Amino acid sequence: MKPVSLIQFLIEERRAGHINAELSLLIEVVARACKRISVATNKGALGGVLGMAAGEGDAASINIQGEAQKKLDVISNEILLEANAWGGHLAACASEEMEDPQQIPDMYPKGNHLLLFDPLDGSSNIDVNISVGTIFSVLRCPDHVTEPKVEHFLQPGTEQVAAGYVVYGPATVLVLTFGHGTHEFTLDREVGSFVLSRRGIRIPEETAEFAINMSNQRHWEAPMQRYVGELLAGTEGPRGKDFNMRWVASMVADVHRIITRGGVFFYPLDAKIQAKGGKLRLMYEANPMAFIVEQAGGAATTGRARILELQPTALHQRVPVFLGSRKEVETATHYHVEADGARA
Ligand code: AFP
Repeated sequence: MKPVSLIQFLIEERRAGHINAELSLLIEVVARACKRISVATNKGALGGVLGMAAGEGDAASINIQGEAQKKLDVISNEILLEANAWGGHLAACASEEMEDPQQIPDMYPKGNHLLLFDPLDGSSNIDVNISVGTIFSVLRCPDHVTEPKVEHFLQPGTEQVAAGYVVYGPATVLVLTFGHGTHEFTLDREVGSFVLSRRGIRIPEETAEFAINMSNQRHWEAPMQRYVGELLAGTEGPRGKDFNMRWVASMVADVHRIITRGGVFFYPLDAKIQAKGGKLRLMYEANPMAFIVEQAGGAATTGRARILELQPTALHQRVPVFLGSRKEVETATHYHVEADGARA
């Protein structure tokens, strides 16, 4: 069979009435920007881009989440902003790296979409040469809004018209959904284009593999302790089978493994992060990943509610995340809902 390029796929999606010309252009632009980020990450130490953005611990190198920013975070953010400024497909964009939404410069035409992204997720893995990624979410700009503000971005995940991620690993891979299935494209480095490598991905309903940062165990809530305790008990426990564990600490890489061979991913609430509401960000991490996973037949909850139905309250809001193989997400969520019910 002849390989299908991303461009060809986008044309087919337009013909099928799944997307319009503006959204097709937006995805092309984001994919092109991610190719540049891929080149920058692939250069490693030779690119002179490793290490902190400014002096380590310097106020200038701390992003708005209070985390240290690596040079490649800054570079990736700039690549995405610059690529998306002039095409006329966006009303505004928002990024993990910027407190407020970025407006489209007056000299360029504006479009009808809002783009949110985490330009380089898992960035603490860069210096040790482990996979990192870009995550993005696309919303419609409300009608008649010419200067979108934070409130215009605060739409539930069910309103997303597209979501995707790019994992910069041994291969650079783009995973994309428009709400009509989840599809994977692999970057052909020689040709310089993304080529369809899996259409209509399905995550197996059941799994024997889970991903969680076990070092937080003592801080978890009781239902999480119960659920993971049962997995760890293996064949001797109530689940009657052994479970394997993986944790890359790059959400994109962990989700990509689940999209590929099944599994379940948890970043639950714990006593250390309770006040923040969770670790991962709703608008540009949890929502796009939940859309991708649901479109592949999986499930995504906060442990208590479906992620895509949450009404966001802040651009950089954090939430607990349970996602992947449907049966495991349902079991872990059931334990939390049941415990809440018993407490009420
Ligand atoms: P960084 O981008 O700061 O490296 O954070 C990555 C991340 O948001 C997500 O990609 C990982 O799943 C998670 O954090 C890892 O968190 P822990 O370091 O607490 O395990």
